Amino acid sequence: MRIRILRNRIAPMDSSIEKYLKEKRIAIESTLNRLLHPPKKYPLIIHQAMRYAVFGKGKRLRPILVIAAAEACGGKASDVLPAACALEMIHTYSLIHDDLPAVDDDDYRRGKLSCHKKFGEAMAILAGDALLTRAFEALSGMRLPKDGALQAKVISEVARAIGTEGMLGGQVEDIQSLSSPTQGQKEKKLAYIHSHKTGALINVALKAGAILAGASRGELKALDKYGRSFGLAFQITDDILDKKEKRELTYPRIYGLKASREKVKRLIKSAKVPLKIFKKRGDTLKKLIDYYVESRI
Ligand code: GRG
Repeated sequence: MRIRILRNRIAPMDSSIEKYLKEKRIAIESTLNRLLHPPKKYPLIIHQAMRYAVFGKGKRLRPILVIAAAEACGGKASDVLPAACALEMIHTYSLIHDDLPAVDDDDYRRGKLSCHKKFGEAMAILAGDALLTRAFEALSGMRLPKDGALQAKVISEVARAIGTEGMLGGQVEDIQSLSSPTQGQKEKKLAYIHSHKTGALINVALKAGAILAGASRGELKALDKYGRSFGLAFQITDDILDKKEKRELTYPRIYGLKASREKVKRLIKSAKVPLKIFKKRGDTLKKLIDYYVESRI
């Protein structure tokens, strides 16, 4: 902790990114507020549980990536806000279910009691399910200035990224991680878990923003490369900082702390290379990896 405070003093964060994030977070919170049912809507308890989980101290990384990718491709934040918020709802659903006693069994999330601790297990399961459903309602209800084919493409990409070939598949392998005895098997499984459990949602956030902004093939490819490095760097950083890590398969456990930090540094560098295609418009994406990863490590 002391080291991180000191580092922050030596290299203060670029204030333009702080301003950008503040502005976007306000827009995200107010769109989430509009897209989620009012807390007094019948049946009250489920709508309150959904709002409780969403409106915690979240970093809002995924919706910010939707917006930044759209802007890098020449789009506008206001056009992609519903998609951005849909991804935050999906992310929140995954956190609620991840915290359940049958999965990670965590009592706290986003600076307060986890959803099942506050509302009970059954209601937390339902709140997760309801957020997932509401996310697809938001994605299909988007009013877009461009054509509906882009919207359909985003919906199918998001569905694929969070299903058994994506985030959910990663979670399955994480739960089964004890059954990989050799170092080689462990490394392979860890790479799968990271790229699916965390990486798939980060990648599809960038992709969704880009598609809605009418991105070219080259731009999509560049964002995919950036997203892969970002997702892995973000997850390794999380593992390094998580002092109460219960999982068997983490980067620091398999490769050690020093090698993990070096890997993060390399990933930050390589994430920025494909952004050249965006010229000046790629600057925010560069600053985002510095903010969400470099400044935390
Ligand atoms: C568990 C039954 C069941 C199904 C759902 C839960 C799930 C599938 C997948 C798990 C995905 C998961 C929890 C990934 C962890 C990724 C991660 C690094 C989460 C923390 O993200 P932050 O730091 O959190 O962005 P905030 O709160 O800031 O949004």
